[in-house]
Amino acid sequence: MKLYYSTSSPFVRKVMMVAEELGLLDQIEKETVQVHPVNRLQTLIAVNPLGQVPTLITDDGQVLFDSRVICEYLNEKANGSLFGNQDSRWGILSELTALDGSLSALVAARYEISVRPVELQWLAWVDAQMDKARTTLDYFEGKAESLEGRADIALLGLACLLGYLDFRFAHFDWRKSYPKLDAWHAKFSQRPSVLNTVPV
Ligand SMILES: N[C@@H](CCC(=O)N[C@@H](CS)C(=O)NCC(=O)O)C(=O)O
Repeated sequence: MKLYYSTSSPFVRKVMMVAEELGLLDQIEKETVQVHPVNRLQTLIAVNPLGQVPTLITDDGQVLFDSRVICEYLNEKANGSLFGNQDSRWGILSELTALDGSLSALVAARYEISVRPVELQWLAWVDAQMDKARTTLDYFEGKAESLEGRADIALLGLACLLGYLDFRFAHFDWRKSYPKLDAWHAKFSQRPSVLNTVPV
């Protein structure tokens, strides 16, 4: 399988975590690309009209996007249980939607700050994007006890969200406001799939 890859993308990180959790890493060939929201990458658009990473080409030539679809494909391929069972699946998927939505908001905020010309930047809009991450973390802090003992796709997504905050928004200092998530993260981030994918 070929994965269009970028080291700084939290969505790519989630796919790499899933591949490692499922023992599929050695089946994935990484094609590193530089995506840009304005100078869009034509070679990637040729296979994925959104021109985004992650994009996966399967061994039988299917093109899969976005990260959630890729993760679910890998999970099925490896007969994994990262998406839960009949009872837990819908809750896990809803949690994942909140986490992916927060990550999209943070990536958009990052583009606003780092790509948009300074005179056009809208800081109230950036704050509103950051607030999506904040209200999502409030939600998970409120159910932190129920995270113990789980290792499904939502929790890999949560590790990606917290890792992306550390990577791009260190000043947000999430540990100060979310002590329960801090304690959870300290343990969960010992997993090789988390340790081996820390963005640099
Ligand atoms: N919903 C997508 C989001 C992917 C995404 O936003 N990727 C960013 C990098 S982190 C990207 O490719 N940006 C370039 C662009 O949007 O044009 C997913 O879950 O895979």
